[in-house]
Amino acid sequence: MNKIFFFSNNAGKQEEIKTLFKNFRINIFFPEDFKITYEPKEVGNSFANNAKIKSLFGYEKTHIPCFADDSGISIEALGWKPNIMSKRFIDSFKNSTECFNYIIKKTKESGKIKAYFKTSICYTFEKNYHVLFEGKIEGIISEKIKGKNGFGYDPIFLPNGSLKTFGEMTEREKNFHSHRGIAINKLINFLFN
Ligand code: ITT
Repeated sequence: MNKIFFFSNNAGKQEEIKTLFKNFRINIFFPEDFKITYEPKEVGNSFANNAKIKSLFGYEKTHIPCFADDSGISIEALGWKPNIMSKRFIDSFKNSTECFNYIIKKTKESGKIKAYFKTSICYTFEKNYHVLFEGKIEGIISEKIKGKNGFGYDPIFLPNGSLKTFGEMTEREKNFHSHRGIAINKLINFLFN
C-alpha cells in the first residue's frame, strides 16, 4: 500500500498529519486533490462515530484506504462540554478571541481549571472494515490566551506538566504530546509494522 487518503478539510489537522507521516514512504491525499468540496453531516453521538462517518465517506468517494479524525476539547468549567460540539461552539462566537475569553472567565469564576482533548481516528480500508485509534491529552485552561501557532483551542490549552500552551509550541512539540499525535502513532504502527 503506498497511498492513503486523509479526509479532512481542516488545514490545521492536515499540516499536523503531513508532519507526522513525513518519515514514512506513503503518499497522502487530501479532499482538494480529488476536488471533493462537500462533507457528510456529522450526526454521530461520539468522536468515534463521527470519525467513521467521515472515513467511510472518503473511502466510498475514492476507493483509496481512508482515515478521518474527529476531535474536540472538553472543559471542566463548562460541564465537560463542548466535546463533540467543539467546532460548532467556537464558530458560535464572533471570533475565537471572544470564545477564549468566555472560557477563561468561566474557568476563573468556577475554579474548575481542567480540560482535555480527545481524538478518534477511523481508518477504513474496505467498505466494511474500519479500525479505530484514540488519543487523549489532559491539561488545564491557561489564565491568558497564549501563542499563535496551531488551530482551534490551542492558545488556551496547557497540557499537564507543560509551561507552554499548544499555541506556543512548534508543530513538532505539539505532535509529540497531543491527542492527535498519540492516535496517529497508533495508526502508523498498525500500517507499517
Ligand atoms: P474535519 O471534520 O474536516 O476534519 P473539523 O474542523 O470540522 O474538520 P472536527 O469536526 O473534528 O473537525 O472538529 C473539531 C474541532 O475541535 C476543531 O474545529 C477545533 O476547533 C477543535 N480541535 C480539535 N483538535 C484540536 C487541536 O489539536 N487543537 C485545537 N483545537 C482542536
